[in-house]
Amino acid sequence: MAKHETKDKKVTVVGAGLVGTLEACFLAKRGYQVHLYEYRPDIRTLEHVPGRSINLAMSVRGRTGLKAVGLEDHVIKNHGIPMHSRMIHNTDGTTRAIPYNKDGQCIYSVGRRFVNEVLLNRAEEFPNLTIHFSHKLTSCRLQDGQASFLNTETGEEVNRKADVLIGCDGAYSNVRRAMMRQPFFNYNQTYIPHGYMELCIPATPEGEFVMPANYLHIWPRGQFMMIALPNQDCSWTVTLFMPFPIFESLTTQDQLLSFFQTNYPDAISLIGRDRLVKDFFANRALPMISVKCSPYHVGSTALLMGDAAHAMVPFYGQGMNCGMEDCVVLDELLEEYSDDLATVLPAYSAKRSPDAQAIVDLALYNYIEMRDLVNSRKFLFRKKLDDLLSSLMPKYWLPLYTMVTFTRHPYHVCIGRKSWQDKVLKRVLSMAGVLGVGAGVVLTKTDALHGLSSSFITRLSTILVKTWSTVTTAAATASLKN
Ligand code: FAD
Ligand code: EGU
Repeated sequence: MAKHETKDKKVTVVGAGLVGTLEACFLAKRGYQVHLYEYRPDIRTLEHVPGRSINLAMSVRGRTGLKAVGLEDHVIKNHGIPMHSRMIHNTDGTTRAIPYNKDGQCIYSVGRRFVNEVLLNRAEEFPNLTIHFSHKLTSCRLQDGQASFLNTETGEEVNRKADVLIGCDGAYSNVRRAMMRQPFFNYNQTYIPHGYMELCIPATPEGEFVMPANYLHIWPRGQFMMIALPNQDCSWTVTLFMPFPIFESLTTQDQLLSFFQTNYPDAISLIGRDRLVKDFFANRALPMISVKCSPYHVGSTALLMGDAAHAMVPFYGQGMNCGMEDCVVLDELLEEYSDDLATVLPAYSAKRSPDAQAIVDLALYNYIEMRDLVNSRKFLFRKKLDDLLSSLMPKYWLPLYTMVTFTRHPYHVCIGRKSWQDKVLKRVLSMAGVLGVGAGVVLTKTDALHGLSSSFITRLSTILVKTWSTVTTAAATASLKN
């Protein structure tokens, strides 16, 4: 295919968040004339940035995106805090570490604002990329790449026409709203009953971490859950997840403290009693939305990426990672089809939507699963079972979070393997059950009749174990074939 000239092709990117800014860099690198529009003022000039979570877990998919624009080392090596294990906090104050990976792979806690600023600095280095802050998209015509913005500082209306308009304007996307008027555009959104609130565990007066730093700390409590990620300044950002009615039921200082005393006793002194009360009542719980839609494109002139295309609940730590991987996938297709947008945009929708839908589903599924994990024993059991099967059949069984977090296997492949694994697990468990009952019957009967020696019982159990593993392998092979 003939190479399409990019240097006189114009692109408008809406939203200079984590995904829009990265995508603008990718396109500028390919030679497009890029205009990036952002509703907020330049966050680099602000003291405090309002809005969502302060830090995020970054893994291989996000890193691949940063690497392509030369930022991986800066973000990960200089500013990322490695988390090689989870640390589970029980109600009785005991803790337990559960590593992510035997090969020492880890995830990184990065500051949202820091990553966004690093990306904006990189974006400004391209002569063919212009950033317009304080510009709010007010309307657009997707068929011809036309967009109107309100300059919130001057009150002026600004119009821009481009060859392609890319909506990276987040979970409540305006570009997506315009797409909803297109025939054959499918859309689905779900609010979960839980909200989240961010609290802070400060550093010690000496400026040190009050908990072991290289962990993702988790307080699993069924309906309630808390998670803490480390910050560069040795503080922790704690995120409390619980149903909105419970947030609303905590209206006084006493109610709040007794709730924490029951569920998170160790967190009271970590956060500090006064700070907990002050921050909890100064903040409000925020909602979490899950969005699926398709296709992501209109002709050769409009495209959705990042949360605008696939907002997900945060229970897999993949929203940003997936959005940054979007940029990598689009770049690969631009390369493959020589920047022919009329081919690339439909190809991108076809390739990316099954994967984005898979991770949106996995995140929701994990939200349900996390709700029944009450303590480290349960959490550990799930992980141990996964790890055991993975060591029994390393070729076929990779724990799901390992596939999602530490590989770039397409998400739909991860979910496919997960349902295969669930099927195998079901069969194996029911066969183990049948065998177990059989063994029990044999043992009690013969024992009652003859009073067997313990060496016989040992031999019998060896045989049972061998049978069990043969059946396991047979079940696995059989399922693999269908
Ligand atoms: P956004 O970051 O929302 O950026 C959109 C941008 O568009 C914003 O700057 C906004 O101002 C701008 N904009 C919106 N409307 C307009 C308009 N009309 N005109 C102009 N500009 C506009 N992901 C992870 O990978 N790891 C995690 O650990 C993780 N933890 C999370 C924890 C919580 C509590 C939440 C809520 C999310 C978490 N995520 C995590 C998900 C992650 O935050 C998002 O997936 C990511 O921010 C998406 O980036 P984006 O650029 O698509 O959207
Ligand atoms: C939630 C909120 C532990 C940051 C999912 C694990 C998350 C993050 C897990 C938030 C959990 C949950 C995984 C990672 C990560 C775990 C993961 C969740 C980062 C299955 C800033 N989740 N998160 N799973 O395995 O794969 O440790 O707000 F509690 S990182 Cl909910 Cl790997």
